[in-house]
Amino acid sequence: MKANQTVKVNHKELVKWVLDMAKMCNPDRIVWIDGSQKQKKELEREAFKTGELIQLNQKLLPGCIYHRTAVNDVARTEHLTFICTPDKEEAGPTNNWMSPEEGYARAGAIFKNSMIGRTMYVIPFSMGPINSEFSKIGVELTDSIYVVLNMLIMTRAGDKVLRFLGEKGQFTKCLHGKAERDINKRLILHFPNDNTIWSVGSGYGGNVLLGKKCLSLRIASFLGKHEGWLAEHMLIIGIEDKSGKTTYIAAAFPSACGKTNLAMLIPPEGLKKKGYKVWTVGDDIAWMRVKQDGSLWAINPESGFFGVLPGTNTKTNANAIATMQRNTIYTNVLLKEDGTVWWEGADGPVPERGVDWTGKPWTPYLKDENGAPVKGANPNSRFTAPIKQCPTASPLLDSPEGVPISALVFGGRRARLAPLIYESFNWQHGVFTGSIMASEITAAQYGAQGTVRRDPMAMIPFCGYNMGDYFAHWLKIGKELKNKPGIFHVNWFRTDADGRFLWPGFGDNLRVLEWIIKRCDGQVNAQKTPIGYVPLKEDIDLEGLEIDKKDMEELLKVDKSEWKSEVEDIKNFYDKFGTRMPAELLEELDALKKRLEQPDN
Ligand code: SAT
Ligand code: MN
Repeated sequence: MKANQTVKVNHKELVKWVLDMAKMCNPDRIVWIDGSQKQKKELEREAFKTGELIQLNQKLLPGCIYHRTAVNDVARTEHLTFICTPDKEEAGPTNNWMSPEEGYARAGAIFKNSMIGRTMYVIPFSMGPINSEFSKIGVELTDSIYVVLNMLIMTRAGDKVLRFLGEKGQFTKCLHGKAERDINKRLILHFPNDNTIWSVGSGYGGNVLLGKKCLSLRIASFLGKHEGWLAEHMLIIGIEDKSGKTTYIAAAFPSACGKTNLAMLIPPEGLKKKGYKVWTVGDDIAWMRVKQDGSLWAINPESGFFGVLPGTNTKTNANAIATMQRNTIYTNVLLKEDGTVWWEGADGPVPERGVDWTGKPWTPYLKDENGAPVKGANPNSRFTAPIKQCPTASPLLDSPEGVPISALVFGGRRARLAPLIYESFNWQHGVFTGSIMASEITAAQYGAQGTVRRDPMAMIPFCGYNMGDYFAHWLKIGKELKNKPGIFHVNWFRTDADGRFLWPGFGDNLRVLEWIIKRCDGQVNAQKTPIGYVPLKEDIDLEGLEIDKKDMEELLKVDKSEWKSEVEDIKNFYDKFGTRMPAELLEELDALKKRLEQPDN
């Protein structure tokens, strides 16, 4: 086995682990990723040769490349994702569980000799700015150049991380192998007690970019519980007002519910004259801790976006479009004849032909066996691009201090029930509000799209330990906070009886964020309802927006009878956690039930 190494690695545990894993996987070569442009270009060239990657039109999309995953490998496979702890209770009722022995044995059998004829790349990476108290180091071993190139965008990677790690620094051991990319030999395993992740048999982002969901959410949530901080599935946005004051908001939504769009929204006409500026800190993950000043501070541990493409265009998200014009990896979209790309809902005319995400010739007239148009891009097709290329990238992206959070927002995709916006009464009620989140399933997960599932804090697929304990951890963090952020719930997806969206969404969501900021600053009153505070109609600035008065009323309505049946559903969900369910949240459920039974006054 040959190995390159630009810096000497003095970390004995790291070297031993790399060699142990290499012994199992049996690659022909080991290559350490140094983070240089030169090495990146070499890897790209190699992948162009094998067809793993395709170079896009360098005049129109400089530095951009294209990749297709296997047809059965286009989303996270939650049913093949496990938390491996000695005790099943630790993983809790919302996670798949396997014992560590079984996990290592089953995945080990698939890894065995799986890298013969391949190269094992060693990627030292930092989640968060190197040297920040928030940050964590990982090392990912992988036999995929696609993974290496994505990790170079999504994380801070290379020699600088090794240098920081020194001889004894702690790191998460992340092993990925494509193996046969067979769904029957696919496992995504987390060993929180060993600070280890093993992912085998997939090539899809969320399963294989191990710094992302696996480390930054599943392992990090476990570490956060033990170390006293929060790892959350949240975007972070800063909104600067005319006076120059920036308010930071962190918001949790399930995958493919518009986090990326919200994180880089463009103020709508009508609000523009108020002089708001939006700063994007992150679109997917927030690591938050209580600092000495008693406030909640946050960083985005990632340095790139891995965003959904279908529906993204200059109208829905001009900042995302600007971000992905260079140095971007496009996955599972339509490849056009001119070496550019297209997806359903992209700008410009629908191309007359191209090669679709499965590699087949495509025209817009093709129909599948049910007569439905064949899609050029997979519904979960993605772009990977550096955050710094975003026109609204926050100047504080690399700040080791992070940003102070004034409000936390939970949101789901609900056609009914949840109003456009409501505010929790206090922290405990806010944790309750997060814990009862539910959302319709989207293309980012395997599963029946559109069915509602409970997804507390948008963390159902990502909490690395028993969620009952996770709720308790949230309550505990609240006790440590002197300046508690307000906690809100939004729903951009409410529809009328005909399925028409009542709220325009996208940039107009700033109208709702503005109300949140006003509430945090104590500038406006609100109407108390059984579920929380709802805006007075006149306090949401609708200037420049044509919206029916009735629609607005519907959007802010709290339907008691719908909520009463929701309470039953929540109760059933809570029951799953047995004695691990914090009493405070059961009390909140009870109190909600009582409020719903009170007659209107
Ligand atoms: O899981 S991914 O990282 O592929 C995307 C998502 O679900 O947020
Ligand atoms: Mn996500």
